[in-house]
Amino acid sequence: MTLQIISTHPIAGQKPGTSGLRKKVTVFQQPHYLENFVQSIFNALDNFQGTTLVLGGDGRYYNVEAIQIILKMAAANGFGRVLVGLNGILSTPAASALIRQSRAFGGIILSASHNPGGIEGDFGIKYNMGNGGPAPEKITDLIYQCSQEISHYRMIKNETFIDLSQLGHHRLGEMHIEVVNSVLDYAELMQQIFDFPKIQALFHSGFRICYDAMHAVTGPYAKFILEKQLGAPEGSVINGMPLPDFGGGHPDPNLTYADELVRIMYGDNAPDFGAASDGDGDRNMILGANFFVTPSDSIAILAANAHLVPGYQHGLAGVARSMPTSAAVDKVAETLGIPCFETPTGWKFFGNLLDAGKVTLCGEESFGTGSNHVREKDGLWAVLFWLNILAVKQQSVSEIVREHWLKYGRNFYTRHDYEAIDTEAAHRVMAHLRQQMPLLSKQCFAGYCVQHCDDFSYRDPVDNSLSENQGLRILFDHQARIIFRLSGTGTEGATLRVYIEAMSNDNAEHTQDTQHVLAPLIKVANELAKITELTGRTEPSVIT
Ligand code: G16
Repeated sequence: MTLQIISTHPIAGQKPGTSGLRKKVTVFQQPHYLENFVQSIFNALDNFQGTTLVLGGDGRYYNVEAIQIILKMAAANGFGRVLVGLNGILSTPAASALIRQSRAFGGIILSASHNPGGIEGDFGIKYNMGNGGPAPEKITDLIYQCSQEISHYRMIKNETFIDLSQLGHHRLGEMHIEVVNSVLDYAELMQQIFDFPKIQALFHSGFRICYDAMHAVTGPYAKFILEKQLGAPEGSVINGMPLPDFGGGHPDPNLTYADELVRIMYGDNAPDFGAASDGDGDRNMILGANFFVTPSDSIAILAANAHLVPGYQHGLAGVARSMPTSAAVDKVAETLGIPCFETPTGWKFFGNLLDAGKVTLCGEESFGTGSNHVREKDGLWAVLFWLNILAVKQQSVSEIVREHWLKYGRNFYTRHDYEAIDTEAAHRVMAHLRQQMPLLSKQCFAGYCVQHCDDFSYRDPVDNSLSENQGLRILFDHQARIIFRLSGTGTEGATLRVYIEAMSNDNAEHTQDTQHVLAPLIKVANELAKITELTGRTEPSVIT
């Protein structure tokens, strides 16, 4: 087969965000766009000749076309072997597991995660390291730099498509390709962590689950594990067929976009447990009958009950949460006498802590929870963790959460997203806040007095790297906080995220509505940031 060296020019804007490069499908379909970025990934890496690359994606529109291109480029760049998911599909956590199990050099994951798919939707690509985790900033910065200096890319000339619809082996030039089914390997990993017989007994006793795969990547994994292995009745997994456009839905497991599940869980005769996962299977939402568990509470509850799960029965080394995530897990860590790390938003920041054995569980307010079993957050893992706890405790989801609040207090928490606002307006909001911050110290608003304000920066305790400008924090007394940051995963305009938290140790208050309890702080946030005045928006587009 012939090696082609194709001339190209740098394309502006190929800068990875919170989790890889995410753009509209039509942007990726432009001549050289995908190729430039893939070659930039390879140019940023050293010494991978003859090694293994893992390749797969969440099955969204353009997934298979992109895989065929990347295979030809991997062969031309000297990889020895590529493990590709069957039909080009690998959930993000399964890809992470596969990289680790196969001792691959790294992996390329094609996903725009929770963003909508289809021809008009989003596409994304990110590089994961040999530890199975997203590339750290020093590598993503280098990839960006390479993309701005690129002059050519390498590709094998091959007109025939590699058949990804069957398990099997192929050759492309000198490179070996293996089409693998990751569902079985992933299920085996889950079996090593969780008490499957106990969860089977739970389902056998009539416990009912509704798992919404949102027509995204976890459908086959969830059907196999929940229905086939654990004995949940057939039909417990809804929207289980992965579709390139996610059935026209928005595969983001939150109260707004997982509306079918929410209707079921808040309807008559609701199942005992509800859960949903996102486009690439790394996020999770947990619900009980008529009850929503915030992701910040979820990680705290998993940490507090980890000793009930075989994989974590010997204790946790430590926990980590992203800065905007509520401090609920901090209190659990304090009680357990283990460290709790506060990192910037982005799973990549947990990698070093996990690799160094400093933490066992990690969690984020953005519906992400995971552990040291892989180096990505893992939606189905979180669901199994909850099922294992429910099977041992024999209590309902709401009973477990309320008992937790009674012991640790409740961190009332909400996130208000203003999606697709004008980028300049979003930057004006942040600039205005930055200007205000030195004046806020010791001022009181709605009964809360400002203790400290800053633009969050993080010094990685393992490699000492510094990440600055990670979100504006206004910290009040009584453990209340307001945080502002711009999303790094959107593809349209800018998304302003406002995170609001207040702590309550008053048990009588715990059952109150979150938006009601936080209303005074929400008003303060809107006024301080001048959101309506500067963006024209009178209300958020998503509230979680
Ligand atoms: C990614 C990152 C997460 C982050 C989330 C939201 O998740 O991996 O760590 O919390 O984006 O980021 P932002 O607030 O910048 O939009 P995913 O599920 O999209 O890969």
